[in-house]
Amino acid sequence: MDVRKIIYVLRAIGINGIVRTLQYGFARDRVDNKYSKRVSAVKRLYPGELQSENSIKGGILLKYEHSSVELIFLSPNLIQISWEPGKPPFPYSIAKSDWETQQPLIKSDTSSHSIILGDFNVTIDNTGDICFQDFKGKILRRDNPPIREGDQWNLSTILAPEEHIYGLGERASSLNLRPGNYCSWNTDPAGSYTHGNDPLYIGTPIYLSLSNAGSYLVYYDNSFRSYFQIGDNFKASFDGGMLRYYLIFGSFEKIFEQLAELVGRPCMPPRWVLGYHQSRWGYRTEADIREVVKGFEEHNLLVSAIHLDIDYMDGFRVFTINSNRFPEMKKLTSDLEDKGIKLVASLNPAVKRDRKYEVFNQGSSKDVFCKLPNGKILSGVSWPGWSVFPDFTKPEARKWWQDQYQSLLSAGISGIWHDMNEPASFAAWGDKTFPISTSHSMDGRGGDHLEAHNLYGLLMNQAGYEAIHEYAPNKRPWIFSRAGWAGLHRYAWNWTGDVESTWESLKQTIPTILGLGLSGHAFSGVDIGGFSGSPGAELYLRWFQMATFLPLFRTHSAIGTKSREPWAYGEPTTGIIRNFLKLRYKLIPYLYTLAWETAHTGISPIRPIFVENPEDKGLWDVEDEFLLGNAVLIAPILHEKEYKRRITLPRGNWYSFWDDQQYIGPSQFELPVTLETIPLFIKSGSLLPMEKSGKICINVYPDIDNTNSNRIYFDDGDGYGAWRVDNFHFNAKQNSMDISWVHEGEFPFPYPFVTIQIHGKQLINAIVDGNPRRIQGNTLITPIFKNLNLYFE
Ligand code: MIG
Repeated sequence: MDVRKIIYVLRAIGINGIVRTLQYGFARDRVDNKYSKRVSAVKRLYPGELQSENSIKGGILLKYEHSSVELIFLSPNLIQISWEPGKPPFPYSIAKSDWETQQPLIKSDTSSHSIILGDFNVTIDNTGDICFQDFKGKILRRDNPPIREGDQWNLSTILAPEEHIYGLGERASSLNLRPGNYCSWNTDPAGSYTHGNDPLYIGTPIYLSLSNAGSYLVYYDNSFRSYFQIGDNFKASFDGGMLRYYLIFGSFEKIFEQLAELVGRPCMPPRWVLGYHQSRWGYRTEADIREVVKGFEEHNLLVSAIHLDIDYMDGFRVFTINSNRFPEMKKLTSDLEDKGIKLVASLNPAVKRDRKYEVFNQGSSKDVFCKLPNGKILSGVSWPGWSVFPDFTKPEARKWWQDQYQSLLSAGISGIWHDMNEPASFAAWGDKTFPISTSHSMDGRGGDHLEAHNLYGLLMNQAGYEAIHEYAPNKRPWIFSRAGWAGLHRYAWNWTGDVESTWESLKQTIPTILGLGLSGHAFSGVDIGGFSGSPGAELYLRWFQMATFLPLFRTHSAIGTKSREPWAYGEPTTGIIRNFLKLRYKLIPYLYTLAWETAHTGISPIRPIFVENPEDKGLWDVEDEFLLGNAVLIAPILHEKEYKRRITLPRGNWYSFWDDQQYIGPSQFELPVTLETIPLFIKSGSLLPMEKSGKICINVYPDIDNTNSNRIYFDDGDGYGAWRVDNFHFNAKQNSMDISWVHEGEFPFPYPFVTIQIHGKQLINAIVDGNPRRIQGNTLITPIFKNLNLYFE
């Protein structure tokens, strides 16, 4: 631990807190020494000799001397492989289990057995080696026979020389994870991290492989602590359980569609979530909050939510509100609501051990807290001091926890922030979490912390989501969480935790968020300016500019850092930030449409640029740019005093957002930049809806000789009522363009007129539903139409 960290910890938890972290370290080690299984020298067991082969529903079952394996097609591009022995995973992460039975063709000869369905062929030989091929015989993946060592499974997958690996949840690594070593064991890096720290808060073992043979995705459905060594081979090892994994083959769309079916779809957020959020660990009182809001008003800056960090609680007792600091929470929330601002409150899983505290007493009598193997309740250390922790793997504990949200929700809190749910317990050394031997219910089947640890955050979010849904069934719950696992997106967004306030961490944000998206965690964000330090004006500004294009758009910082409201740095910073805030709010129709698409497809709105053309290897390592949906490419400024940067564009024609200058991809070039903007490109053939003062402007970026479809989604902004999708079909020629507009759904179009703004061409004539219409420069204002013919110079 470095000196800065010690000072941070001292400041945060005080000297008594530090003593407790020492005590907890000893207690944890004592428990683990007493109860952990002694592992004597274990044999490395290969599957051994093949003993039998049988066909089963959708696939085959092979029994070897030391293990057995089931290979099952769940759909024509989804294959489930399960090696035993080992406990099957409890299906917390899985959204669908009733797959229609597939009828693959089975072929066997003396040395191997193949199952063939649709485009894919899986062959396992008599040693347990599995080869996955497409119909042309191209090898997509090849697994060596897995090795069993005690309770552990080891699987080595052969990688092609050019193969790239992306995802594995949240990683402070390069976008391509190869080469590198990673661990999946959700971990709080305690106050600060940057490039190279591993593991972090969300270790989801899902990754995408990209090679000359194509792409595929794997989900290792095993929540035990696991390690991934990516070098010539991909070596995965799991500390327990059966070795179950899912492979999904096909195009990106197909892969993510299938993943969404398997682990569920993200939920549609309420519209306000897409605005700007202001947070700080250090807003302690109602007066602090009102002052921050006043600051936004006085500086004419837009804001949609203010966040309450742990200081709003009474002595850090979860589900309480400190009545001195927030005497009238309900009045505060309704005053802010009148200004269009929501309050979001943070919650930790730790429950203070305190006989005078209702939540603790109730939880104790309902027997919901995690226990040690000797039946005693586990005590750990968190903000309130000695604490106990709900066992979220126990259905009664989830239900009980769910019932606690009432008080916050009835006080008008609109969103919930789940922190410390790796789970974290402060410890002076070693693993800052529960003892491995902690017992968990695992929905009645029993298990230890080695298995339950990574699921803890996921299940806390499930309970929270259900609580909000039950409290207000006509609203869409919104939670964001620090920890999670596969399936987290069904309940919550996430953010990247306690990043350092450095240029390096700003740069790291892009690959981290792209990797999260490729692991199914579609909606993420980052603390603008970094969490742990005090960024200078330029770093804060560049961070702000980048985050304008991320789903969660929030400034947050640690206690003791310099104040960091958007006006804190004075001019020119505030003025530039004001413009980016305006831009973000203008883009909300586009962002909302993307959120709706993501809720259906599971594809994150934030994508690596290689998705534009996976065959272009020049894009495989680009990690300083990203796409927001199909239409917008963002190339943020990631270095100090950088006034030009290198741009990589995928194939196609791209318009610079700021001046409509056109660029043809694939290409690489230097672009001059100023402090006022960052490079933004709009793909030709797209439509960019922008809203301002209750009016909508549809920005049209014509392509040459091409047809495209674009859509915009609308609804009431919350709840589950009427909706509409407006489909715009473009048919572009050299000097003209036809746009047809068809809509689905019952929600009325929310604007009386639309402004059509043409980019990159000189408009000379416009015909709306057969009638010539007046144009002004490149602009046309019209009521809803069916057909629009545009003519260019
Ligand atoms: O141990 O609630 O990542 O955003 O401000 C620190 C205080 C606990 C960690 C979160 C951070 C939050 C802080 N929390």
